[in-house]
Amino acid sequence: MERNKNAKDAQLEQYRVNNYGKKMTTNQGLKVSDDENSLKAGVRGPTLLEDFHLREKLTHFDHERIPERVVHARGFAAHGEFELYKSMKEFTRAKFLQNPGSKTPIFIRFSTVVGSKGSADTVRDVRGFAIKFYTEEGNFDLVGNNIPIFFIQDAIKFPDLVHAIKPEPHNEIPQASSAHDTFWDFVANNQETAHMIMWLMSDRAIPRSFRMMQGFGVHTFRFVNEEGKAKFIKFHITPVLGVHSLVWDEAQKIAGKDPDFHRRDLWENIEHGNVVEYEIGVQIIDEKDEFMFDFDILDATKIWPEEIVPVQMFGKITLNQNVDNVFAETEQVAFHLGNVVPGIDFTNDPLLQGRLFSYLDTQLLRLGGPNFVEIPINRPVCPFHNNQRDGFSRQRIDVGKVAYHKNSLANNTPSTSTWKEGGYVHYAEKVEGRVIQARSDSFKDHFSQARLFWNSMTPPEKKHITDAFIFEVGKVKSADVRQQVVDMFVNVDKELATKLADAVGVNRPKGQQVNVSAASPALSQASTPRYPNTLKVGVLIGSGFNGKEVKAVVKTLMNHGVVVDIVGEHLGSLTGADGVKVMLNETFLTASPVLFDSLYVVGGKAKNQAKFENDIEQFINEAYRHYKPIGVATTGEVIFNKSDAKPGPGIVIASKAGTDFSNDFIQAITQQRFWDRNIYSN
Ligand code: HDE
Repeated sequence: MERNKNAKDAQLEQYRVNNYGKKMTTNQGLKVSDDENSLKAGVRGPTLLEDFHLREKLTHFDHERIPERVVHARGFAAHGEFELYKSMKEFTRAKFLQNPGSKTPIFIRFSTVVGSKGSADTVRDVRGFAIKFYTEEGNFDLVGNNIPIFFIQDAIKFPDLVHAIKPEPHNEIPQASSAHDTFWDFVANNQETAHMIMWLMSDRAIPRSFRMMQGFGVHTFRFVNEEGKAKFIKFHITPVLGVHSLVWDEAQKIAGKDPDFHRRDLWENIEHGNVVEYEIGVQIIDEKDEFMFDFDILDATKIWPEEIVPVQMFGKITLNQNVDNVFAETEQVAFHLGNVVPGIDFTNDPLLQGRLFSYLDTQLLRLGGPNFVEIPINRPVCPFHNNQRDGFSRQRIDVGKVAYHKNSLANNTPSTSTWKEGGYVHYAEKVEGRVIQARSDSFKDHFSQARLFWNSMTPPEKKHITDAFIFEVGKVKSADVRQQVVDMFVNVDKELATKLADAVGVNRPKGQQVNVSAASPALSQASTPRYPNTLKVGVLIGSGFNGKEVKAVVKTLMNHGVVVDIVGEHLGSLTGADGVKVMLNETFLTASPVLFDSLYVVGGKAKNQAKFENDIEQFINEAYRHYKPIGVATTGEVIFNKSDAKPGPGIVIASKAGTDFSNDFIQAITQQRFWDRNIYSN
């Protein structure tokens, strides 16, 4: 894999160490003569305190862990680049947004929120989407999520939210799941969560891949241009491959079959040089229009519907390099909303304001003091100078005796910079008011946009949301809480709440949904772009297959960028009827239908024919129930006919007259799911 040739990579290169072929030493550089046996008084005698190598090795090991993040503990990251294609000069003075074609090194960490570091990737959860831009003016951190809004409106409620959604403290159950009493109790008693819950119950919360989900800055920020004029903005990141999701039953099974599903997907695609690309843009609102909307633009539980405020894309984000060391980079990266550059500023969103405190505070604990910015992954690529000194693990050696401002002994340096010289000057927003602890009345409508979201969903998406509610609330043991949830969500949709009430055994709701008929089609995943490339097809095959047919199909799949896994009874090679050989890289035991986007059923002969056919049948049944495309080769039809699958949407059969099999199969793979398949028909 060719490395990025950018300033960040050059900086990291100074810290990379390759131990291959080297002599083993202690951390003091002393050559080690024995790394198998500790120093003892006699071969069967007690170990001696004098063994400094033993003590150094064990001590270092004992201290290998740092506290995992309170939220977003499980994450995975990669390096890449941001390339500007449209100048944003009109709106912002940020240097990295001025000249089309300019490139900025970036590092993105994706994460789940609730689960601990070792939890599964495919749980129902919000995904973190945190980007560090290493710009020439310092680091800009965009610490976003894959859902454009949040649970709460004011940062003071964040500890309550997290206490409620994390495993319950008395038994630490359930791991990485919102499907339990304390979370839904919190929801029903904090109704500002309504809109976010609709998103959390939707397919957005079970993404197919980090490469296929959106990112959002969530809060309203400001762009400030060279003239000092500001505009309100919201950041949007859109994956080039479209926004795609798993189905819930599949997501749960993947959590067991491959808990590393998302990280593996990102890792492998970057290793294979595949496209990991997003576009980034902003929605912009003029300061004079601040009060023009039926929501408060400072309220992080609200979107700005794209049909009213379009997204203006300005650049491309590409991930193209895996980390060398997960701990050094992914675990130690420290994001902070306060890392901004001139031209990007804050607003009074009370959620954002609290985050400005929390991230720095978190890093101090996790990374053991104030010098975490010297950890290679956190260093800006531009020089940094100030009078901050000392502290745990200080790396740099600041020379000279002057460490204060103002001074004469160092000619009053390091010196501050004016606005014109590129100094960060906070936006001079006019603020007035009485000191008060209260929520603005303009933050009090919790249901209109929750309903807007519901109205924007297609029937299959609505069904998934309904099923997710039934699952999650069905796990709540307190009937009282279940009733409260039903009574809350009737405000969003009466039919949804009624179905939920019936399914979870509580009274049907008496209230009515809010009177909102508007929809925002941009919120539905139905119209997202679809491509076959990087989707995975499992080829289920035994010996005696039709070599010519299979070779041609596999070639077409690969020409379209489809990733092909050959699955059979054993690893190694297999020979077709016409002498064509294929290499099997998975078996029915190591692979699983839930790990493929589609199946190509070839069939054939095996040592244990009955088991072979049964394995394939099980694969077909599962893929069929998950609405996936299935291609059936001429030799695969006998097994297909024994399975539960029925010819119909997304089933492509080679022997069928008039079929251009390869092409039809590619089209089916591209479509990905066939929601109109009636999986319960006989
Ligand atoms: Fe975070 N959040 N958060 N958050 N958040 C953290 O910082 C916090 C919020 C987000 O990959 C912590 O370094 C508060 C919204 C991401 O390293 C912590 C509030 C959004 C990540 C913290 C929020 C996020 C974090 C834990 C309410 C989407 C992972 C570890 C005011 C816009 C970054 C850490 C990574 C991590 C606090 C709400 C996104 C505890 C107080 C809204 C992607 O500081």
